[in-house]
Amino acid sequence: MAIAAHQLTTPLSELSRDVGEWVRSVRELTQPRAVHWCDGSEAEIRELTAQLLRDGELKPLNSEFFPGCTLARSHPSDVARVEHLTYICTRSKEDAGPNNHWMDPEAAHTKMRDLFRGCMRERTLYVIPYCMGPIDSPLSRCGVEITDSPYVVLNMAIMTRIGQAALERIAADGKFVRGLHSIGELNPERRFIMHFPEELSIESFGSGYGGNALLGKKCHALRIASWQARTEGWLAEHMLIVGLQNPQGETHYLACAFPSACGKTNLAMLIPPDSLPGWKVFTVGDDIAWLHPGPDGRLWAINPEAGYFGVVPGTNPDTNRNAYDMIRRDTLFTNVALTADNQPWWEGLTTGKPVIDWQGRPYDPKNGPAAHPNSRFTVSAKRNPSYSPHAEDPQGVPITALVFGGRRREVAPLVYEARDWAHGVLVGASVASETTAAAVGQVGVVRRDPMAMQPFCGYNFADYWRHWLNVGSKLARPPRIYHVNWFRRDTNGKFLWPGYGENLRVLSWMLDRCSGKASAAESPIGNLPRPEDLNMKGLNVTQDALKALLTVEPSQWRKEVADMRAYLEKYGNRVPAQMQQELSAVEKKLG
Ligand code: GTP
Ligand code: SPV
Ligand code: MN
Repeated sequence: MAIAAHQLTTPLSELSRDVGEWVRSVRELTQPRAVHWCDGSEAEIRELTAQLLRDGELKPLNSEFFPGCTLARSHPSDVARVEHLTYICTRSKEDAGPNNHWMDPEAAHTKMRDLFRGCMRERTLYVIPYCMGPIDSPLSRCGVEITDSPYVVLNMAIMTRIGQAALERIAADGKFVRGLHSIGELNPERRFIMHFPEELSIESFGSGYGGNALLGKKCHALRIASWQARTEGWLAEHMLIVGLQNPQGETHYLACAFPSACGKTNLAMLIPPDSLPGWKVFTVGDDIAWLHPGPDGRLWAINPEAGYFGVVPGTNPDTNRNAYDMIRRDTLFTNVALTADNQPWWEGLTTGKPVIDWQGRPYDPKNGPAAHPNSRFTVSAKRNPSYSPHAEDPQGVPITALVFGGRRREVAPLVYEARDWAHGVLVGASVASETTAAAVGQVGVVRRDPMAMQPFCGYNFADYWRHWLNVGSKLARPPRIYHVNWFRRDTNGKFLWPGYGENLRVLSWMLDRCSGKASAAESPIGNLPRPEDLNMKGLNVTQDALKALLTVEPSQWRKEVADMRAYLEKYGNRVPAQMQQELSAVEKKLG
């Protein structure tokens, strides 16, 4: 058990000289009223929560139905990630690539120093030492976030392993990611999320929301980590990790990359339908996977996070009973609505009705949805009823299959299988998906989102695809690669596939393919199940719908391939020749 800070002979501030010095220099720059080193103890979190409740920054929720739960409301202009204000600052612009906004590191530091100067006057500076991944795993990496937002501290305490143990590991490693964050004035005009992968540092100003502010998550565990992973021979991916135990008792792990708000959390804690008896599902992670080639030639995965920052709308007992139960206690809600008796409420709930909207106004449908579409829950992974007993294994779990997916009303079939790793890299790179409320901007427009990493890859995509090809060539037992689309619609706009728990039917076909038990039909884009290859027992999907779900329309796909070719052109001759060849092969098969 961790020792509380007051019991230590060495104060936290003296455990690592490097951290101590950095904190001193930030203190000088930002001029806080006080400095608080987070020890991560329960008492600390309790006191901080009580303080925010007193100040009105947090609202208590109905303690009979939602014990230990609170509500935070963000500034109405600060409700999602800001991709247009997110930068990768490498010395060479080409290293950041056409997939990133770029700024010269010197210019970025100067700009940020001006914003940070004196920004914490009248505020407390919190030092959050954190570890991404199990504290005893050689695959884990540490960082320190300095922030002036107590809300960020509460979130980081749930999402990562914070406190003394992390700081001790930093002192031993001699290396950590420096993340400096201030909410500033929450002014969108003075908001920037800067990454310096060459310096292992992050500077974030002007937002208190999610991926903009919880720097361990997208900034560290994806943007900085993807850069580190490339130099060290592994992969940092926007993937859930789930274990599926079949009725024979064997467990296989899948890692699946879908863009933001496209179903990772839900798939990671899927509930098998009654008509598929004997299956069990175990969640390892719901958003980020760090994948390492193992000594046995397989790919092994850890989840760097310790909690979930999940999309609230759509969660209900029918879509996902696990998620619904999980967030009924000790959960921090952000930007949900309230019922008359102070319970949280959101769109997709089938009970209760909203009285106060996410901005604290009396609910009026004229103002839009009651809960913000990107309202979120923050909850410890340990509250998940399907939390895997192997989630904390230091070596991770072995991956049988990788799955890419997008949200597409048309074109992409329910599922297809890549012919081999290199084709799979093309399949991943070809992910396109309708934009969602997870990022500021227009919702519902299809955009290219390779490997679901468009907002998160900390370097040039062309180099990233090459790295993917390299990793595969080192694996003696590479996972098979799949693509799914749970979101195909009929001509009336209705989803053709019921999704959620029923997705297990698609996953079980994949596992049967991996063990050589299931058949498939070849198509120009890869191998698809025939209708009879999917276990449809007890499922009410018409043969016509199933046929539509498994259709690859050549004319649509010729357009898709042409679009992909045009997209790759942006990356010039940095694109691996092998990927161009894979694309040409698909093109040729389409005729
Ligand atoms: P991030 O946390 O933003 O990375 O999102 P995520 O990929 O974890 O997405 P999540 O599972 O939270 O789902 C986002 C939205 O899609 C929610 O409103 C879900 O209810 C909905 N959703 C999830 N899975 C399915 C599915 O299989 N079918 C349909 N139709 N909707 C789904
Ligand atoms: C995402 O947008 O993919 C998220 C939420 O997981 S955030 O932490 O805000 O990035
Ligand atoms: Mn995500």
